[in-house]
Amino acid sequence: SPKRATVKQKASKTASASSVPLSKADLKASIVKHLHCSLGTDENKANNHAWWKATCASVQEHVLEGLRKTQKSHYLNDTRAVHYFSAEFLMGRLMSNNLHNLGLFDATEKALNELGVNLTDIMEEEPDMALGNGGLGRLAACFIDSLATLDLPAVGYGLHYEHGLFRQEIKNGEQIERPDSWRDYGNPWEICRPESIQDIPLFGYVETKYGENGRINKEWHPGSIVKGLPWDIPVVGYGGKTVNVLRLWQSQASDYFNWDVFNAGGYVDAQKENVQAETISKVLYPNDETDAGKDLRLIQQYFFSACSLKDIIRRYKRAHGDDWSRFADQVVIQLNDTHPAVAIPELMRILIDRAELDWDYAWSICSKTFAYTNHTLLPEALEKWPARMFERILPRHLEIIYEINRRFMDEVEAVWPGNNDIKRKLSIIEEGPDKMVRMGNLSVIGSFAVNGVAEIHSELVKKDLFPEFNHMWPNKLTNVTNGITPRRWLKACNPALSKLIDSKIGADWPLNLDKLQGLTEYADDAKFKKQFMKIKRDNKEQLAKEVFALTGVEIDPDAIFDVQIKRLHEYKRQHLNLLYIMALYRRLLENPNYDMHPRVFLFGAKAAPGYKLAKDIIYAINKVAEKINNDARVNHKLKVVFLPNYRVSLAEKMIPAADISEQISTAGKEASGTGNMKLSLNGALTVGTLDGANIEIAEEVGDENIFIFGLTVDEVEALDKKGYNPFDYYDNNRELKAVLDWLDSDYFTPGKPGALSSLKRSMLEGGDQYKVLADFVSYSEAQSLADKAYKDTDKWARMAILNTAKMGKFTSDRSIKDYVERIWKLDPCKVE
Ligand code: 4GP
Repeated sequence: SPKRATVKQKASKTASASSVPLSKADLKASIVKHLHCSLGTDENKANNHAWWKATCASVQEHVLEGLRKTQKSHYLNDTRAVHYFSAEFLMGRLMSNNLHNLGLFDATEKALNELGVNLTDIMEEEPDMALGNGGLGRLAACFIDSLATLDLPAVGYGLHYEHGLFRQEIKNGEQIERPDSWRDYGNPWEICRPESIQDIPLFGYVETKYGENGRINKEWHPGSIVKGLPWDIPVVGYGGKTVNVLRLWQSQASDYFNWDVFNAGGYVDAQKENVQAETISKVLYPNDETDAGKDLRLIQQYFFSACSLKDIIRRYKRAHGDDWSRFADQVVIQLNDTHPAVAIPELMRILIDRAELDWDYAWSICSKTFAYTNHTLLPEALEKWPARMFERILPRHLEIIYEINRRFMDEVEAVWPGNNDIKRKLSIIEEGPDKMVRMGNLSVIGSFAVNGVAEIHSELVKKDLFPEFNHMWPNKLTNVTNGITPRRWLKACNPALSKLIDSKIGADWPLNLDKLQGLTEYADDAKFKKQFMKIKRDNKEQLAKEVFALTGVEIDPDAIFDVQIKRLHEYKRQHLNLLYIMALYRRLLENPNYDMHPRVFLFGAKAAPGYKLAKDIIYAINKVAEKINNDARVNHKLKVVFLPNYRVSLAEKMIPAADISEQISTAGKEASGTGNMKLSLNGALTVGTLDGANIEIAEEVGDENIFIFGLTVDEVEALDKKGYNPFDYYDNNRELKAVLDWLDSDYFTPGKPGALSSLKRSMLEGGDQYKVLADFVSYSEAQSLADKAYKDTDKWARMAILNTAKMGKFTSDRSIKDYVERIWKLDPCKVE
């Protein structure tokens, strides 16, 4: 409309009149200004923390300017937007990322230098935002980076946990969990938005009312209301144009609710209400923690989903009033795993009970709004809630779920008349003495698209997890292979390599990662190889210093750095790696001249606090490490390091220094993996199984540039069918038997025989669910090949370069483009 046009013109006028500084001199002045005026200190007194905060404040000026322009632009263009609902966002640190994305890194570094301050040092002051466990949380962080970079209208929605993932300490080899306090001294990037608080109802009962027109109305009388206070973290796209937002909800006690109790003389009770309400966003749940605090976890999920939906609807109504017909055109909601699946009945509740739409119309909107990403096939990760608990916390939602299910069962009946087995399997409700609500089935039924995260994983989702759903809706299930942002995972974390790449193929590869292909022509260029490997060597030296500072263990940068970094889980098989290390140790003891290039095995991993065997594996790694590192007979050839408190910022130091990337999950178990992509991008060679995205990595780099081993998905299946017996391998392999028996002795735990026996038991009497023993020989052979290849330095350099060169596919920009094309159907909106 003409009215709109005028606003638009005005907008572009204000947009160009930006007053934020850009030059080194301006940055310098701005940082000093913030040191004085925001922090109340000066150049002589300021410590690194103060310099960090002043620099953040100065950068934040640009960020907020971008945010304002972006929001205006999205509003004026009334854009369709994606809303990424995720219980986890594993953001890490923001300063370096924001500086790079704004193109201010070098200028800021120089400005600080002139002030006598080192940028790298002050960046160490920033605590990681560890609001996630691992893969799916870090994926969400990469995705919002790409969304902003591609100028796509998007909002990330999640929880503002007071404590993120626990801080891990290692005491006497064991993992100790300490609270993470990422906001103790304030977070300079976030903005509190009290103007957008939401009220969220919980508990209570449902009243049925008969309306005039024969309509039955349901009224939920909540037993409690909590407030959702939003905190916005700006998400700066590369190039600094689009700045989207990550909105995280903090729970608070609702004022009026507490006043009633307070006025009635119940001061202590009123405080209790406060504490209960604030507990909701208190801590991130470690995954694999099956039983703990189920109530609270469902409440967390509902709390952030409901806050986010209200926020979306408020924004929609501002443009469209009560006309719901365009809702699904404007809004797409991506459910990151089943955690936010309760958003489906919540939207139905709003449409039916509040907006008073009829069921069919409401469902037609709802089922065009949601899409769901599955991140794992492990049955224990597919959430189920006891129906009784659901009813207590969300009574109206359970009714709605029953009705969704009743109607869905009719559809199933139409496809498979009279087949109760299929109905039982597909039902959202699992029947039994304790009825359960299956969030996976709800997510599939309520979404218009469902995707897995790598080709093979998506195939298995179709074939094994949801075959009947795939039969009913053949186009609903699809694949989007994961990706990683090359801005953080190469440009920012490996500056020397990035500069070398710039000098060969130009500096625009962070936006167009396929350009790395251009490096293939240097794979045989002696000078380039030398430069490439020199950078790797420097990065290793850097990491060696870090390792010494963190653990006191000295490692040799000329050794092979063999890296396994990821959550600790039996299916990821850190213990397969450990068995191999023990085998090498044995070989070296038996034959001091055993031919191998010196190798350092580096681990980083957190175990869920309640996952006993995972913690036992950490303990075993540390005990074996202690022994080997102190054994003068072997420690010039073999070292083992477990780096405590693995997190994004530590990954950024380990990945550029890795020679070998361990991706050794049991085939069929790792949905995709993303560490595999990061390591390969930085020139590490993968030793891996044909699992998850390893398969696609192998396709890209070629079989000659990767070390593939082990059973395939089909072979694992066949072995299970035939009947797998780990003793077959134990009894028939002298080395394997010796190594496993070693775990029973007190060799690694003097005076404490049996301290490592649980590992052995899990792989023998326990049935070795993850086929560690079956894959041992093949793994050991692949490792020998890797050793041999490393000794040929020229060949290794070529392979490493080709790994970097062939990673174009795995940019998260490509993943996001796939989502846009296959699922979200979004248009970019340029910000002036
Ligand atoms: C992870 C998967 O285990 C990993 O393979 C995948 O790359 C990642 O999601 C992102 O899709 N799953 C989780 C989880 O993090 O909590 O289930």
